[in-house]
Amino acid sequence: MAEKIVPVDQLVKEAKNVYKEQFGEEADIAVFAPGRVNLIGEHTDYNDGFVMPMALPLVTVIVGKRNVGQNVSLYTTTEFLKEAQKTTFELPNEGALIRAIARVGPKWAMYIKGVIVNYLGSIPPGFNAVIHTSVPIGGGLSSSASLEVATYLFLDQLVGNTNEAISLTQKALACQKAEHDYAGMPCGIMDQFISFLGKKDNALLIDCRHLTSSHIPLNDDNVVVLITNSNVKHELTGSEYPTRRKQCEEAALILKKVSLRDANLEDIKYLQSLNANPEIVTRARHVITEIQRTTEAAEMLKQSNFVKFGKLMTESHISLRDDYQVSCPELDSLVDLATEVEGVLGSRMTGGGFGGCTVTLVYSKSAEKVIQNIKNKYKGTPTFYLCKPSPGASVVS
Ligand code: GAF
Repeated sequence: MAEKIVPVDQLVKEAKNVYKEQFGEEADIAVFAPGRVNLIGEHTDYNDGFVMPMALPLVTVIVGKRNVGQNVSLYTTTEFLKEAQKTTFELPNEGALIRAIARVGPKWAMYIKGVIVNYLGSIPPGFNAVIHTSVPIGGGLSSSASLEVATYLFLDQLVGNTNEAISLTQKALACQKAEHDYAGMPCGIMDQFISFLGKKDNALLIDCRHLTSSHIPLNDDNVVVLITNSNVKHELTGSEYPTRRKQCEEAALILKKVSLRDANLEDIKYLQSLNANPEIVTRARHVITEIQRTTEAAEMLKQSNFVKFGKLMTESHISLRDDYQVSCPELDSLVDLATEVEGVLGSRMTGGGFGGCTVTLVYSKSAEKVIQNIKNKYKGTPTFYLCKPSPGASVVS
């Protein structure tokens, strides 16, 4: 059986109760921002390429209220090993800008500090808040982006910012910068973008060069998106991501291109003829072929050609496994165990890799069979989520 997904209203109610216990008053602001699953287009966002994620019904909720001082007091309902669940820090009073907040205290609060520093509206006052989430932490479903985006929306409510001159894209960029500066993760734009712009019953094709996007309906009752969490996370994640980014930049530099978005398979032959480092060649090959697969997958989705769409997903996994080398034995095993079941259209690792989740497109009537097959044969304790494309970040009234 798949996990039961807690509805947003219920999460908000729970968060408000915790707020009352922790701060002895009622919260008057409530917002949520979703995690995401990427259907196809992996490690292409920082190469100016295309990605196609969908927002999840798994969300981060923030409830809270302005306080009278300059302090921010935060409480998270998630228990982290060796990390305090409560933290307080002062907002520096530097006139028109908050330039920095000390990077001390629990790691989870860094995302919030980063967003406060990069917030594009007027300077926020002190506030108290509770963070409550149903996005598995560190599971590759963008728990961090959902926290950043929820924080941004919370600040908008706090300062009463209804200024539509600041676009969702600009807000997503501010949240991405927060992650770069305060979590030290040089991520692309996909996760923050989809968390703001997700739409019920739609996937989102994002052009990461032009920061434009289009919604593509994904609401056929005959197919479902099954997410399987391997519940493993290998240590490599932190160091390998920046290395991949650098290798892509190096390939583009040799090819005299702005980015790998501008390269094609002829360029791979050229790199080979130069005797370029074979790792650089295979990294570039993944990015070039993945961008092609993603634009093709978008066309297939528009035509409801789920068979071809699924094939492209599985090809994407093979390329991530062999050329980009960001998979791991657990993810490969989950993909193999899914694709051996009749009725599965395609399956792949999703997100940064080295652990986390796979995403499988499967005929609805076969979904339970896939879950059973994995449960019986996977050497580990997976968790399953059956998800429909869900709305982007919103205020809860
Ligand atoms: C992580 C990053 F945050 C994204 O920007 C993206 O690069 C992804 O890995 C890989 O596609 O989620």
